[in-house]
Amino acid sequence: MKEYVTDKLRNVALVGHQGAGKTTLVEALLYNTGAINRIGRVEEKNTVSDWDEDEKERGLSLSTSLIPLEFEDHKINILDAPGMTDFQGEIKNAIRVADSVIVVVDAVSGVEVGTELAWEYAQVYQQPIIVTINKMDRENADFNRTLDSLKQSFPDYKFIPVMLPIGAESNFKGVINLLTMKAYYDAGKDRSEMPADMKDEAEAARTVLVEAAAEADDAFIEKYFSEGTLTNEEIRDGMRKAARDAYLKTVPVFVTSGAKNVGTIPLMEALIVYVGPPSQRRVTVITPSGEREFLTAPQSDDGPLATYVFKTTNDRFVGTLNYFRIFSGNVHSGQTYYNSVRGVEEKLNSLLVLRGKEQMPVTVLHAGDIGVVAKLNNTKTGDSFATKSNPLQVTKPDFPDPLYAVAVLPRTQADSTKMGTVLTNLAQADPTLRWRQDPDVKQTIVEGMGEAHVNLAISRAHHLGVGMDIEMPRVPYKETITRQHSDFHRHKKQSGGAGQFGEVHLRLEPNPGGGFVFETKIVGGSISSNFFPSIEKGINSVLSEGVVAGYPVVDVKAVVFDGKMHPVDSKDIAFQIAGREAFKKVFAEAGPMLMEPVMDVKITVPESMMGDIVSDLNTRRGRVQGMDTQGLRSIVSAQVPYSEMMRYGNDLRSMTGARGIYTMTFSHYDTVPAHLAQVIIAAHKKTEVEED
Ligand SMILES: Nc1nc2c(ncn2[C@@H]2O[C@H](COP(=O)(O)OP(=O)(O)OP(=O)(O)O)[C@@H](O)[C@H]2O)c(=O)[nH]1
Ligand SMILES: [Mg+2]
Repeated sequence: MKEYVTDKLRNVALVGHQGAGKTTLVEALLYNTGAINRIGRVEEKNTVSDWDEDEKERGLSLSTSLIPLEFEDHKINILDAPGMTDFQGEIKNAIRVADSVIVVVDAVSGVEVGTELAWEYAQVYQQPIIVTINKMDRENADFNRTLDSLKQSFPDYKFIPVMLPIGAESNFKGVINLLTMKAYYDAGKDRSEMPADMKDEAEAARTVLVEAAAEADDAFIEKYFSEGTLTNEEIRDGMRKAARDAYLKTVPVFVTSGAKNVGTIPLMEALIVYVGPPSQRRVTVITPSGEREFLTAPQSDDGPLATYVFKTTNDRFVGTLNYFRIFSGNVHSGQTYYNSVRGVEEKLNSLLVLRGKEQMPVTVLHAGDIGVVAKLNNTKTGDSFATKSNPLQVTKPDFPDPLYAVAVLPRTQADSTKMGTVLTNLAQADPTLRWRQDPDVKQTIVEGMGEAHVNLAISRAHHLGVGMDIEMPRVPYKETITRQHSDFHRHKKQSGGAGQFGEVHLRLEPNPGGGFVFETKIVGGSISSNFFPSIEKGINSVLSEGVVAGYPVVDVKAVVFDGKMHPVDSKDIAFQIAGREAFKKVFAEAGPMLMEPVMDVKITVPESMMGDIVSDLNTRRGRVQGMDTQGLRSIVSAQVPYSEMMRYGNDLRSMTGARGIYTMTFSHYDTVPAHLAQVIIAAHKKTEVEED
C-alpha cells in the first residue's frame, strides 16, 4: 500500500445499532474504490470486514475491523465496529482512536439502543459525528421519520441533511446533493438534474444547510444576513467547520443503501471534507512524571512518539497482532520502541496495514495513521509505544463493569494446565473481559458484557486449544451472626495410642464491617497461650469453608474466655479441633444469617417500557432509587441483589426487544431474607449429604 502523510489521512469509526448495515456499507465503499470487484454479503459469509470464523458463523461483527480505503489521494481508515452492545469494549476503543464517528441508522427502525450507546461514547471523546440514514431501500424505510427520531433522541444536536433521498424502499435510486443541487444516481458517479417534483423539498432543505454553514463562521453569518445567501464554497467551508468541531453539535446527515450501493460515493467524498485530518486531534497523555496533559495539535511526525494499542488478536497460526493508532511522531518497520506501559522495549519487525484479514507490509507509518504489528511478546491492548527518553502513555478509556459471568471447568488435565494462560491472553486483549479464580465460591469465573461476549471468549479459548465446560457461577454469599452466644467444645480422644484433649469455651459476637477478630480472655491459665494459635488456626479453617451454607464467614469477633487442658494429651491438633468445633457450635446458635451482594443498577429503556421494567425489578427484590429521562428514554436507577441480576441481560433483551441497556456495579452486602436463606442452607445441606 502507498505511503500516506498525516494530512492525507482520515480516521473514522463506523458505529451504530446491531445490523444497521455498517459492514455491508464498507463493502460498497471498498467496491467504489476498486479495492474489491464484487460486493460481498454478510449472509454469504464473504465480506472483507467480518472475516473471522466466529463472525461468519454468527452473521454479525464481533470485533472492530480496520478497513483502509484509498480515495482521491487520501487514505481513509474505517474502523468497522460491532453493533451488539455485548461488544461495547470494541466500540469504545474504535471511537477512542478515530477522529470522527459515522453513526449508521436504519431507515426503518430509526434510533435504537446501539445508536444511543455509540452516541454516548462519541460524546465522551468529544468526537464530531456524521450520520448516514442507511438501508433506504428497505420496505417501510422513511427518511424524515428517522430524522425526527434522531432529533427527539439527541435534542442538543442540529441534524442537517446534506443529501436527500430520491425515492424510497425499492424505488430508492439516488440522492440529491443539497450543495450542488444535482441528482446523484446509484453509487453517485452518475449525476444529472434533480427530478422536478423534488425542487421545493430540496430548496427548503438547502436553506437549512446554508443557515447551518453560516452559523459556523462569523464572517459567513454576517454575509448571510446582509446578502441572504452564501456561495457553494462558503457553504462547504462553513459545513466543514461545523462538522469538524464537536462543540458545535452540528451533524451532517447522509442517506445510503449499502446493499444496493446507492448514495455511497457522496458519503465517501464527505469523509475527506467533513472529517478533520489527524493533525487536528487533541489527545490526553500521561507524561513520565505522571501528569495528565493534552498533546496539543498539530500532531506531526516531528512530535514526540505517542501511540495507543486499541486491539489485540491471538491466532494459533498468525500469532499475535497488535493494532495501534499513532497520535504523534511516526513509526518505522524494524525499529525498536519502548512500551511505556509495561516498561519493555519491543522491536517492530513486522509493521503492517490490515484490510480485514489481508496483511500489507509497510516500512513507515506517519503521525495520525493506524497500523498493526505482528508477533510482539509483551504488548497488550491499552499499551502505548513511545521512546525510552520520553515514555508518554496515551490514556485508556474507562470500561464498564462486567454484566454476565459463567463458571468454567477445564475438560481435561491438559486443558486445566493451559487454561490460565489462554484466559489471561484473551482478557489482556479485551478490556471488558475478565477472569479469576474465586476462592469464595471456589470456581473459575469468566465475565464479560453479555452472553454472546462470554461465549465468544469460550469458543476462542477452544480455538486456542483449551476445552472448557461452563456452569452457573455461585452467588458469593457471606455468612455472619446476628447475636452474641457462648458455648464450649471438648475434643477428647483417649482410646489407646497418643491421646488428644482440648476444651475451648468460646463467645462469638457480631462485628459489623469489622471483619474477623480473634481474642483470648483466659483467666487463671486454664489454657496455655501456646495453644492460642492452634485454636485460631482451627477457627480460621472454618472461616473460608463457612458453617451453615458453605460460604465465607465475615464480621465475627471470637473470644476464647475459658477452657481445659490435659497435661499429656493437650497438643496443637487437639486445640485446633476444639477451636474449630466450638466455633461451629456457637456460630450455629448465634443467629447465623447470610449476606448477599447488592448491585447498583442503571437501566435505560424507551419511556413506554419504564413501567414494565419497574414492576419487573419489584419481582427481583429491587429497590428503585430514582428515575430520569433523556431524550425518548427513561433511566431507572435501582439497587438489586446480585442473585437476581445474573441473567438480567437476556431478560432485558426479551422484555424490551433488545431496546434496553444497563450497567451494574457492586454496591454493598445486605441480609438475605430468612425464607430465601433457608432455601440456600437446605441446598447446601443436601449437597453435603450427597458428597458424604
Ligand atoms: N435492505 C438492506 N439490507 C441491508 C443493507 N445493509 C445491510 N443489510 C442487511 O442487514 C443485515 C445486517 O447487515 P450488516 O452489514 O452485518 O450490519 P452491521 O451493522 O455490520 O451489523 P453488526 O456488525 O452486527 O453491528 C444483513 O442481513 C444485511 O444483508 C441495506 O442497505 N439494505
Ligand atoms: Mg458488522
